[in-house]
Amino acid sequence: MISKKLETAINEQINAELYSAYLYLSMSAYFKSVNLNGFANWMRMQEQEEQIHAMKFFDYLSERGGRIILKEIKSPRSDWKNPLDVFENVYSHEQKVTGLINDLVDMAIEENDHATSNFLQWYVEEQVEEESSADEIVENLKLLDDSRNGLFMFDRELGKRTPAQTEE
Ligand code: OFO
Repeated sequence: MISKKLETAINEQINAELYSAYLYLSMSAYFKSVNLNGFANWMRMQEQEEQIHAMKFFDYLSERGGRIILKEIKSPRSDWKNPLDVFENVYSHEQKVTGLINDLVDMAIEENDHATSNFLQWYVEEQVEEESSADEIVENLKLLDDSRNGLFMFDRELGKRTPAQTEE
């Protein structure tokens, strides 16, 4: 059985992952509104990944005998200046999420909960990927430097992103 402290913290993390999903869905809506449908697709795929992250925590907490309590998901930002502004927001958001995951790992170690600490390693690795893909897009957007043609090509590229496979 999982400790009360970790139960509460994982419930908060479920909320944080669902908020990430909501934020990326809002970014997808923004891209739709400026006719960048490839960017909008990328964000929809990202939103689905966040749902997977939330559900992995959900299933784990249930498996460990914890009680899942769903809290209110706060309303995300809905407007940005341009694609670069959006992806800088993604990058800083993911850095924040990495901090939350690291805090959870620290707590699992303090609580001497090896199973949870082991379970969290998947997220530790996932966050490396999340930060690196956001950072790569930020850097690519900087290189485009207001080129309409470049943005059009990049939009087509991001439109190719397909749903992630659910990892066990
Ligand atoms: Fe769940 O990794 Fe992004 O937020």
